[in-house]
Amino acid sequence: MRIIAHLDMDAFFAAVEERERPRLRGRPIIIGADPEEGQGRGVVSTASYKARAYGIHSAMPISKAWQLAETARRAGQPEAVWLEPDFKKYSATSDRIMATVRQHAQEFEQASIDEAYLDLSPAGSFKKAIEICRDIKKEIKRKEKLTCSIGLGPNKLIAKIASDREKPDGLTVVESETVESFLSPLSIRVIPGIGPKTEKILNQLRIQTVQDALCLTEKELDELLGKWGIELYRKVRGQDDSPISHGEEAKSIGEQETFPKDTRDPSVLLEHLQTLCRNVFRRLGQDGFEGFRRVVVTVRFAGFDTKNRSATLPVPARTCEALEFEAAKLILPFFDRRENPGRKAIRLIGVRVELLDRLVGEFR
Ligand code: TTP
Ligand code: MG
Repeated sequence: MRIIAHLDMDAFFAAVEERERPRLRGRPIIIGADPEEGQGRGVVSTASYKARAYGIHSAMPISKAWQLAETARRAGQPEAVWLEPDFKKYSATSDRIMATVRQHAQEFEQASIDEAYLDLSPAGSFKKAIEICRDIKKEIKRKEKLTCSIGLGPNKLIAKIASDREKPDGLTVVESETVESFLSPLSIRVIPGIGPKTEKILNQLRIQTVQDALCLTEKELDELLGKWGIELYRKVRGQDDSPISHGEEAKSIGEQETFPKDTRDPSVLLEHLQTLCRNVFRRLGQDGFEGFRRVVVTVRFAGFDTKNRSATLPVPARTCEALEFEAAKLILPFFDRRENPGRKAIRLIGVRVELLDRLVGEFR
């Protein structure tokens, strides 16, 4: 029997700021781009739970968040606090948390800056695994004064969905026998990989919940969504046998920038791209990595549609010049009709590196 835990920090960036500035405690906090009194053009990185009560969430345009906070303020609710992200601080906190968490299991995978999977199968029973999870939560609270939510399940998929169910400070346990009753009533959106596009396709077939999706056969899902449909057939049944991956490779480091004015000027875009690459490369080193094997460039057009292009290299690259070169190659087709047939202006660009290589002997 497998017992897998998924841990996810609560409102991570906002919680770190709140911890370090006691006068912010309990205030609605929004981490993201400068709202510029409602004229800001960037997005929200995260919002504290108090700010979420105003309807504000990650990836929302900062101008929209500003409107929501203003409406709340006029209705007599507490005024929001706006902070720009301090990635260095979050990444140092994350490193310490991950070092604590990884001590509780032999098999450990860091999945993002604030998430990790642990294989607790050696504990032998869910009862024992629950005790380990309680210990982990206590230790993080004591050492870092932060809360997290943990999901426990028979595989990574269920653990991941479970960790999100009782946030903040939750511990949600789904044993094999209860997988079906746990999943059935949930919206299909909880299945990792189902984004707005797949949701729309399924909604058109009157499929809203996981239960509704069970009526689709493997063949129907294949015809509807291709290879991903076959994966989905298994996922809505709670089936997943993906292993905990050992390396540090699940982590990625990226930055993006929204321009003050939309632009299609290649020299402006290339200059900003170069700055982004330099920042990403600096953070790569700060986080104890020396190389990367995948580069992803994101472009958001004036109309808000967003495209990614990526290149996976045969061997890891280790220089900032290599990152700048790969990123430039990836962005060029957006300057002409190859990737931009409508010749639209560009609102935002981003650069991300993945498949990272640890600096040997540099575990901090
Ligand atoms: P999440 O774990 O998705 O969000 P969260 O920790 O803020 O809140 P929750 O309690 O729901 O887990 O992401 C972790 C951090 O990553 C988040 O604090 C900020 C950053 N982030 C972004 O910068 N942009 C995004 O769109 C998302 C989703 C996260
Ligand atoms: Mg989180």
